[in-house]
Amino acid sequence: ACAAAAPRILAQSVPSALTQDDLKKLAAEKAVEYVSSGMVLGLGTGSTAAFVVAEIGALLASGKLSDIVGVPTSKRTFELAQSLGIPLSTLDDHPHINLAIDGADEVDPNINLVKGRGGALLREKMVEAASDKFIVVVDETKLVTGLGGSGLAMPVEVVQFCWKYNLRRLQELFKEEGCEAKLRLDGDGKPYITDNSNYIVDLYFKTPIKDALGAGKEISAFEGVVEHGLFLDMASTVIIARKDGVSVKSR
Ligand code: ABF
Repeated sequence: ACAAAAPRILAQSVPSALTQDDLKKLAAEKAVEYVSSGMVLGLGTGSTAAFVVAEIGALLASGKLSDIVGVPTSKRTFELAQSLGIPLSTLDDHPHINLAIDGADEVDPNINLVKGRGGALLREKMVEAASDKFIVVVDETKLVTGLGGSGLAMPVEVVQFCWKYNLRRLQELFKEEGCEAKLRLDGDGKPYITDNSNYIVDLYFKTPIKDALGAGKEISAFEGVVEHGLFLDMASTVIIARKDGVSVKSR
């Protein structure tokens, strides 16, 4: 189900000596070209998505865009968008979103994703699943050949109740992959609490997940798991900023 047709790739060159933030901004600016007046937009979370939100705010302020409604994917994004004067709503009032733009932690060759290292995976998945089109914006450091293979976290949002029980079940589920499960902590060493008052168990795989679709289903089947960070078959387009150019890949 995760397979996709050969992606179309369009490239555009960029100046050299760019920082990672410059690259994120370039990807964001390219993504905002897909936004038009009158759209209901899913507003992503994270440093790359923040450049998207800032650009939308600037276009609204200059009058180049109008009649936009934003549906934020986190409290952070709500606050940023509100500070920029972007009219905001929720899925309750705008259940149909025209376009969502968000960052990602890992992007595989079929535009399947790991998301949620920023902690906003549940709202991101709800908003992006309700969108006609979902564009991912990344710099080249996010590209992987297989999901979970970066050695970094694949997040799972769990209820606080008996979180150790679910952490152990998750670790056991991926025992053969040598997976290590850890409760995410905040800067003070206390459990990180999501916008939805849940905890996050981060899964660290030693090798890429062999069957991401199957893994996602097995994770979701645990009672007390709220959502996981595998975003499969959701994004149609990825905008990648590299030092040698911005490329747009679609399926
Ligand atoms: C969101 O922000 C997430 O799903 C992902 O965890 C993170 C990426 O952040 P950044 O753009 O700062 O790398 O998109």
